[in-house]
Amino acid sequence: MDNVETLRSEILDAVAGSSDLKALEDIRIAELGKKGRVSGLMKTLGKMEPEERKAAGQALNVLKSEIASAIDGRKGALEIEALNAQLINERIDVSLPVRPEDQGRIHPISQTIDEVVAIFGEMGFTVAEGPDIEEDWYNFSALNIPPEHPARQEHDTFYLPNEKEGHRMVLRTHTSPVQIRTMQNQKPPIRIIVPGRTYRCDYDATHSPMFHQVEGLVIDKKTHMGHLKGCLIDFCRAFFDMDDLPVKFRPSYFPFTEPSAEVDIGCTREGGEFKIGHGDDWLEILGSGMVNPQVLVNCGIDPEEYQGFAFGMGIERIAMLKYGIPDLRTFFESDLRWLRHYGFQSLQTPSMVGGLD
Ligand code: 2NM
Repeated sequence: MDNVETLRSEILDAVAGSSDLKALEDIRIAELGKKGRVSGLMKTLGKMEPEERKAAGQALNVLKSEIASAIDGRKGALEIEALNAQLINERIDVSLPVRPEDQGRIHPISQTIDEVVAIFGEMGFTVAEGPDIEEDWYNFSALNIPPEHPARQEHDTFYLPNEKEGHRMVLRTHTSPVQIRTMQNQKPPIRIIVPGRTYRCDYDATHSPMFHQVEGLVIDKKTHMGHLKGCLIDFCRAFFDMDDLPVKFRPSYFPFTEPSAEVDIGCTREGGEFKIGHGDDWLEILGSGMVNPQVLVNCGIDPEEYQGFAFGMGIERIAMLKYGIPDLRTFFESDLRWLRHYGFQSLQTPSMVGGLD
């Protein structure tokens, strides 16, 4: 029993120096447990003389409770330390960018419209839009296509079953009605580009009943055929990304333009496949012309004061040519494997995706 003092300072040092809860528990078992050292000393009391036993018993009880309370104190301190460490590690770093996620693809139609809009945007055009369901007058009559004109049949028009306020309604067969509405409502100069859905009752390998067009319109005091040519040559070369792309204007006919011209680009044909840019073959990609003075009159614009040019193209067609998509129908099948293959990744960088978690 002489060494109680030594034992006590040894144990209290060990408790104070324990670095975690597990080490502390090991000390408790080793010292106070049933087979522990203090319990071992307790067992020696039985062999002592009564006087000695009393003193030793008291000393051991004091030692026991001192150790127990030292362990309790140390335990509390270690628990607070562990909690603080956890709080530091679990702190949310709100400035940490979220992991980049594969968020889907941009459809080639949207991508192509964006590209066309960007090119004309740089030339000073703005985007105009209008309804898919149109009055017969905006879709045909105003464009110099009278009721019995063969173009109305050629366009394979979808007519709506009911008239609206005495007007026959159609699904627009081109986006030109938007140009008509703009000319009615806006004083020239006008420089607009009109992307959108259009509809014709036709369905085969090269026709879909719903498809997309981009049309454009320029109206100003001295606009002439030279402007039309320069504008469309620049567009074709920018869109196909070839500075020396051959572009040819071929006389044509549309009721809404006079004169009219179709625009061809140079290509080579290799067994049904086109290679754009070189060779001695031509591929039609645009329709265009100087706006027919009758159309200007129909819209309340004086053709003696203003004139202009207009053009139109099919989005699916130029997308197929630029991106090598062989079948028109696949555009509208919503096949995700197709979209993963032909779709475009958004320009968002990972740090811009999503928000703060
Ligand atoms: C084309 C071809 C040629 C055209 C004409 C007009 C309007 F409204 F100004 F008269 N809009 N779009 C036009 C001219 C469209 O698409 C092949």
